[in-house]
Amino acid sequence: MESNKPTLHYMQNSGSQQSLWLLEELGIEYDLVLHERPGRAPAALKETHPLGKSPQLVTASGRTIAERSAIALYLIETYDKEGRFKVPTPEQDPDWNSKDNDKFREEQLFSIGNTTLDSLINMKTTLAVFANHTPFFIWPILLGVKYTLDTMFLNTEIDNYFKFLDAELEGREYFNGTKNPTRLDFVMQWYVDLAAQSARVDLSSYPRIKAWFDRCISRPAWKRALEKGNGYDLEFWKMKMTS
Ligand SMILES: N[C@@H](CCC(=O)N[C@@H](CS)C(=O)NCC(=O)O)C(=O)O
Repeated sequence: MESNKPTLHYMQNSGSQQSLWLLEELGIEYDLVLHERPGRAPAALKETHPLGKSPQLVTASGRTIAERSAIALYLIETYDKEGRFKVPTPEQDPDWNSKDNDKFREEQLFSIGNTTLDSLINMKTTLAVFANHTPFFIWPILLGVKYTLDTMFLNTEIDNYFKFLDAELEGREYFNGTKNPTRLDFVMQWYVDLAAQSARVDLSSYPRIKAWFDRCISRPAWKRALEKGNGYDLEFWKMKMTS
């Protein structure tokens, strides 16, 4: 049945939080369906989208969009009539557009989040989850593999990218140098939070990222989203991987 509101399928302890945060920033009416997360995503999420992941947004016309980045694009293009969460066009703000802020820089940063950080952090987290869910006699072997991969590759790569992102925030409150967060921040905030909570990256080593992160989570819309969701704890190794 068609509704005149979008519906967010929000799964506990997941990147649905960033989509809910954006809905709250936009201040629009929406419906929220909360799913618990025992381990993997519940089967109900396969009924609304073949990938069966969260978040998912069912638009007012009944189309289901998956992937946080695409959901943010849809929501901002559809509902941000005043352009509060958009980057300014050269006509709107020639100054912004002359200060190394452009779509190529933005695309580079999106790509760092959605491809590079996503795989590096997920690799680190998956190893930790496996190490905690294997029989005790295999455990030391997996821990050894995890230690070697962490120290020889993952930690240095994550540090490399985090230092780059930290430098990109020089003189900018948000990644695109705007006064409000843009889609890039709604996307990147997930990777930074995942790195901090799940991969135990110490944000205090990256002061500009830490300040940006604190700026994001001190926004009233972020706090409201936390209250409306059904939990946001990214320490995945505590979860039971049942299916
Ligand atoms: N790249 C996707 C990731 C979707 C995804 O993997 N979501 C996770 C939660 S953050 C999920 O549904 N995991 C449960 C599972 O894979 O069973 C996005 O940006 O939305």
